[in-house]
Amino acid sequence: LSANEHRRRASDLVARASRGEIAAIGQLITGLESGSPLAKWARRPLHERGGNAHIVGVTGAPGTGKSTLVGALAKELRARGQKVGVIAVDPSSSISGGSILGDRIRMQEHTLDVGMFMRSMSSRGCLGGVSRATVDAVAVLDASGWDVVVVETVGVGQAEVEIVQIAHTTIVVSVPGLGDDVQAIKAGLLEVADVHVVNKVDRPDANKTMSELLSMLMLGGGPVPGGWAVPVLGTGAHTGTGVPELADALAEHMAWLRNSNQLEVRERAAAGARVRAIAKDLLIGRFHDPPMGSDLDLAIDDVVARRVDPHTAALRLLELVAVSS
Ligand SMILES: Nc1nc2c(ncn2[C@@H]2O[C@H](COP(=O)(O)OP(=O)(O)OP(=O)(O)O)[C@@H](O)[C@H]2O)c(=O)[nH]1
Ligand SMILES: [Mg+2]
Repeated sequence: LSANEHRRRASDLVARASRGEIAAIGQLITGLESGSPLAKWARRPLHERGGNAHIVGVTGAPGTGKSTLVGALAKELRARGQKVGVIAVDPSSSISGGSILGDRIRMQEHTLDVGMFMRSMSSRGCLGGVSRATVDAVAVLDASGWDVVVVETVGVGQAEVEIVQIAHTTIVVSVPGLGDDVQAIKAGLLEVADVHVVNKVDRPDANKTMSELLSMLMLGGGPVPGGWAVPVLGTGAHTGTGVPELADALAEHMAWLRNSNQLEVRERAAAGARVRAIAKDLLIGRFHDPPMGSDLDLAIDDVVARRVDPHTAALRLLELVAVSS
């Protein structure tokens, strides 16, 4: 197909997606994941149409009830008339086989609702962790008129922090007892939270965990005047306890972002993170497995023969990339 045909078909697909055609949305997400040419041409129209969804990240230790909470939150937001997209990021390890199946089963509850889209994605094999395919999927939903896009990730490492970079609002989920609050801090999750949720409030010690979290936030100095006061909410995700309050907190956080300059600050940070991640992927891709006689191959010859030091060789290589792209 010619470039023009690709472009036309891509914009058709994006238009169909924005009319709410689930099949078109699924095709775009899959296409971007696999790097199909059609999807590649869709990036621009997708980006042009985006920027309206409230992107919410939900993270926390394994088994804290994130998926259950996201399901309950989605139901609440649907009841408030909002279209809700959910992307669950499955960590690549084999232990998650069970939980992803659970997620699939839970997702079926919502499949008859045209205002709900749910999909789980693997984070396996992506350069830079979760990010690219997930971020692309968020962009597809954002461009096609979803009001809220929720991304669930297991908060265990760097990859999840990348998701936080594109979220407007990040929810960190802990559970009572078990020192989970301490785990959250270990994983660097205390400070990324815009909203803290202590789920499973039906368990003992829920209040204790909530007040511990609150005092830890206060240790950090608490909110500055006009700043966002991070709430600590209790939920019982499997019964829906506290979920309307969580939905309220999300709306309040978005209102605060809009009324301060923070929305712009976050959008700039998100754009910066995306451009940097893509540039890094492209660079790494280009330097991986250099063919014989390529610039990198010749640079390696020079370094091995001690004609050029590695640092100088790397700088020269970057200059060549800039010229040739
Ligand atoms: N007692 C109690 N159990 C809950 C609550 N919410 C979820 N659970 C249970 O906790 C378990 C884990 O729930 P999930 O929603 O799969 O947790 P998750 O954080 O998504 O798990 P991963 O995606 O594997 O990290 C399930 O057995 C849920 O039924 C709650 O409010 N109270
Ligand atoms: Mg889950």
